Amino acid sequence: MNKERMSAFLTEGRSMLLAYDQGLEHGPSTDFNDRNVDPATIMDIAAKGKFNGVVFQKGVAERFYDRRVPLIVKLNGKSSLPKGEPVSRQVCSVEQAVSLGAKGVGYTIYLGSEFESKMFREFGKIQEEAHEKGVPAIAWIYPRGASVQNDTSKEVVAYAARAGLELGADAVKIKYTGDPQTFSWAVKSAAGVKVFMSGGPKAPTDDDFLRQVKGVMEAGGTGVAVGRNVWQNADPLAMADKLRKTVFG
Ligand code: FBP
Repeated sequence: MNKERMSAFLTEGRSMLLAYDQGLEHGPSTDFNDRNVDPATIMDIAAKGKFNGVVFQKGVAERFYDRRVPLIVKLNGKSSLPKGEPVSRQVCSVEQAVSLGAKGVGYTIYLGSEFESKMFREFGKIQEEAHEKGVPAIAWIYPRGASVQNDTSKEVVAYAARAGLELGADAVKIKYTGDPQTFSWAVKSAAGVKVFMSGGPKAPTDDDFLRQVKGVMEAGGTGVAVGRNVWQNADPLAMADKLRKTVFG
């Protein structure tokens, strides 16, 4: 029987997580302004916005994590500079993450990349180590690479969700398909693994973004793990408030 390792990040089975590893993934000049370039600002938004958890890479966690909300440390990462098939390798151990106070660890898998087997293998080991330490292994599963035509189609998103189940993830973070009907197939395919929607670039309006979140919850999703749609908002705490109402309804 699968122990509910995600409980540190759940309120009545639902959750909203604040992601902030974009400084590595996209670079500061792509995503940040003078305010949100400072990780202390994000720590504050996570706490005051009553998020169920915050996601940092280890360097940011070492310097800025202040324990006001549960921590997830991302164990792999890559920059946006290399071209070609995507691969993201481990840069922090489970042990180090836990010693920084992490109550969960995260790992990105580019499903469909010619390097997917390397990431499967690394995640497999991480999952075993995480479970030995009693913390959940959360998989960001992004179908990507030359062989992936449409990364938000019903079939591809469900494949990502199912890969999370098969690989032993406690939760998956996947893209939204665009409507609750198709997203519910991904939730069914995950067969009990918690399903979080990944935010993506900031939507044109708050309502556009919240409509997606509503669809995720209607489809039986657990919640969201988002970054830019919150901390790029002119009023991040007001957005956090709207998000909370939509997730916890
Ligand atoms: P956002 O809500 O800002 O999209 O963050 C979610 C996330 O998964 C981050 O954890 C990660 O840095 C980023 O998206 C990856 O983005 P991309 O899809 O460009 O690789």
